[in-house]
Amino acid sequence: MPQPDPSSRPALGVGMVGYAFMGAAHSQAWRTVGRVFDLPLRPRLAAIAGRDPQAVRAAAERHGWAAAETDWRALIARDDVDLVDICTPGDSHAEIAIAALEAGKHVLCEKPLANSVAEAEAMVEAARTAAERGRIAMVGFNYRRVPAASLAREMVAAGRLGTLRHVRVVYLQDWLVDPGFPLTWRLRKEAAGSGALGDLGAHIVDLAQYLTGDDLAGVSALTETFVRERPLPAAASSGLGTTDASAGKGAVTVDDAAVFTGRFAGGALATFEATRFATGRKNALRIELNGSEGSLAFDLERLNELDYHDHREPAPRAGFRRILVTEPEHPYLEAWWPPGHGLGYEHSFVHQARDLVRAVHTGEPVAPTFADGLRVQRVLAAVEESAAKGSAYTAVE
Ligand code: SOE
Repeated sequence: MPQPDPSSRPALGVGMVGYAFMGAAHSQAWRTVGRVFDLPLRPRLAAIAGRDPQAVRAAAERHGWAAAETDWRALIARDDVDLVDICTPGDSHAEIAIAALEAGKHVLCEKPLANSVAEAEAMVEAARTAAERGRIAMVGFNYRRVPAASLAREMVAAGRLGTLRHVRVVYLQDWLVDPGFPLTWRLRKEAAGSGALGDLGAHIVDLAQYLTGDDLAGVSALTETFVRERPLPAAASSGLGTTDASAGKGAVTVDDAAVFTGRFAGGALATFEATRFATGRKNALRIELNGSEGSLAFDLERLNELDYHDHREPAPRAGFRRILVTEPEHPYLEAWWPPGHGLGYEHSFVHQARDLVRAVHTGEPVAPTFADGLRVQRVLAAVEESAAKGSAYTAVE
């Protein structure tokens, strides 16, 4: 196990905008990454920004940030901020990311990249210009860096599945089942862009494209909003758990669930389901790939495991077997615990930070790039268009 000595490395000043659920996850990653991995730069939690002065100061204290700002523009202007980490709702991603890149900062932006294809295109353009000056722009599809998912990618790329025929993906949560759950920003189109589609569907579209190494060519979709009105929240909320419902109700303007089929450019057929109404399922991202030579299956609720079936084995001995992804040879695991001592959700953010810091040092782009985020955005747009046209097959433009 390497023994990093972070103090001997030049600092990389990080500034973060937003400090709710994702902000907490990213803060934890920035605090941890240089202590676990041997990095060329030492992330320094320079400052965070949020609108409420008291709340942002409390968040800085709780999550270990040196300073707090009440305006993201002031955060970007700081000399001690080299990298801007955007953890806000989607409606502000484009504006903040473009301003940060223009100011010469590196950027990490939470998913989905934006709320529309047009915004995502503008972000890709800003990233392209900034790359000429050695600036890095990455989008936070963190599940790529769960070690079992990274291993699955390696196995597909090494040809262990042969020709891919089927991609079967679901992302199931149940936090909206209660009709009394308040109308937080995640349920308003102007803030979130879309509902389960952009929040969960974006993850599974990215993961499916990453694992297969292929792009979706077209989709056929259904979306539904099961609960069309909800109690208005009394105050600003993080979007996941505020239950302080005041008098009055407002309209839910996003989907509660999206179900779609898709065709990959390489010929594989895919099914996707993204919902916040799957009672009993909390964070069940499951993906199965079937190829001519074998299959892989992954479930985020059992994230240290990867199931593999080798179809070249003689039938009497063949069958799915479980790979416990905790060996030091497995992706990212050389720096963690001895075999069998598993990792969790938060480690995917640490791994994301590791690869981003290394990219900042070398100046080489790191995936998922903004262009990858745009590809996902185009699929989301095709899903919405198809659903609006009663499920008509819609090409991903
Ligand atoms: C809420 O549905 C959410 O926090 C998503 O926004 C995250 O991206 C996902 O990782 C977990 O669920």
